[in-house]
Amino acid sequence: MQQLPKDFLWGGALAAHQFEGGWNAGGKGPSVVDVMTAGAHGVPRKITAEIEENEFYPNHEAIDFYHRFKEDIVMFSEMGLKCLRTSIGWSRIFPKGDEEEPNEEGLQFYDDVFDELIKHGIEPVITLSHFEMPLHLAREYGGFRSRKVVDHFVRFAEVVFNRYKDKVTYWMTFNEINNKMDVHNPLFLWTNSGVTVEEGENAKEIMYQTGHHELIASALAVTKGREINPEFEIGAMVSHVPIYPYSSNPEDVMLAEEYMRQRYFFPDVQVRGYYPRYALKEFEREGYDIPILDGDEEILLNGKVDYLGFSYYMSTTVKSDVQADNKGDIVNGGLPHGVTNPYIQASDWGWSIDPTGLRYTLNRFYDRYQIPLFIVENGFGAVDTIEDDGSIHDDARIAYLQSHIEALGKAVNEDGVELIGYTPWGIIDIVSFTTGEMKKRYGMIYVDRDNEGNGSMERKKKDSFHWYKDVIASGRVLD
Ligand code: BGP
Repeated sequence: MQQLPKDFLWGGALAAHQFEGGWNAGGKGPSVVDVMTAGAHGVPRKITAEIEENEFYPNHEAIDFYHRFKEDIVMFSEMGLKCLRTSIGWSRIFPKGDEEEPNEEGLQFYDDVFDELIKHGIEPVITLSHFEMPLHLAREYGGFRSRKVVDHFVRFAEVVFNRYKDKVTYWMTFNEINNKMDVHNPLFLWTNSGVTVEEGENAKEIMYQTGHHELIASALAVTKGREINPEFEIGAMVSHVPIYPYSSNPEDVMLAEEYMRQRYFFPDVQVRGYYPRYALKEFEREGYDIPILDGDEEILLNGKVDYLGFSYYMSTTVKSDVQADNKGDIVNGGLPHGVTNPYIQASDWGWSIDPTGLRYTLNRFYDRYQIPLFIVENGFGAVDTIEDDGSIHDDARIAYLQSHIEALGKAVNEDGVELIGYTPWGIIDIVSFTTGEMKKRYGMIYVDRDNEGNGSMERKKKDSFHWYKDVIASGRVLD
């Protein structure tokens, strides 16, 4: 039986906007996610200009952690979580984003949450921006189109680094900074950067221009954090969906490698501290105008991260003689050459189930960067059924998580990968990001709330709650 190190950070992952609710409580301002309506499987979410009376916004109340955090943290403690990954709602601290002084009520809320977590032996692992830019920065400044928003982000980072420097060690700058590479899904550029592409603009160029400002913001925040507390461990956080060649046809193999550059670009810059040559070649070839200022190269080099956090859900496959219109289709990573992999199954939402892909990813990242890794999202979105006796037998979720834990165990124990921890996504049922649904449940704790916002909000333990509690207690990764 294989074990993981005793100090392995077994945890769970969440994001402020997907579970806190209290969208305008305690002085919080609207964020870019607060104007996103609910969608459904195959039905995109709408981004409204402002908050409209007759629309339903699932993130406004979410699962009301804002008012229930003490009870929820007791349940997290019962599971034996060693850490909890979540984000600080940027617009709870700076309601508009460009104020001089932070909102004390917002700061106090996170003091209370972190104190409660630490009281129960759970270490907070904090994402600075998890798609939660203040709406005012998006509307008035154009989000990360503006270099000024870099300063506003660094100010936000400085305030929370100082406020929580004795409560939080592990930080991440931007959640899934790279998912906007799928430029055909407006959701990603909007939530990552507060940006919408205008008529006649080149979406890829806009993505790289705003991405440069985020990379500078990330590097400046890392440097600032190190000044405030040299003990901080500050990571990058990327979405990783490995891309396989459909066959041993060298055209398929090279195509997969070219697509993988989309996955590697952002972490290459955040981990190595400079732009990779393949990107500079692309900028030159496409004539992209990237707003690199004098001194930016030094900023990037000085602001390299301590570890690489990433989300892993699925893998994708490409075939060189296929031109599919997968634009905006998250399942194929929006890849024009994306095809179904005949060797693996998929979830009800079409996300492939590939635990070996997680071991493959851990090895590729570790070989490329030689720094500690942290799996900060991994999970199985599914419909759950409540039996007559109130039990919830989420066997498919347990099978998914067990197989992925076995894969990470092999990466650590057989391949020698340095892995800080594992925080399965949605440790409690929360609002889905891509669809805004509650129906797409990830949690080991069920929440009585449906897609339309009906329900008691009552929490129920699923079978996976007890299963995961046993995994953490035993540290057992392979049966
Ligand atoms: C990632 C986000 C998370 C989470 C996850 C699951 O992209 O970092 O916020 O939402 O996707 O996706 P979904 O909620 O759409 O099922």
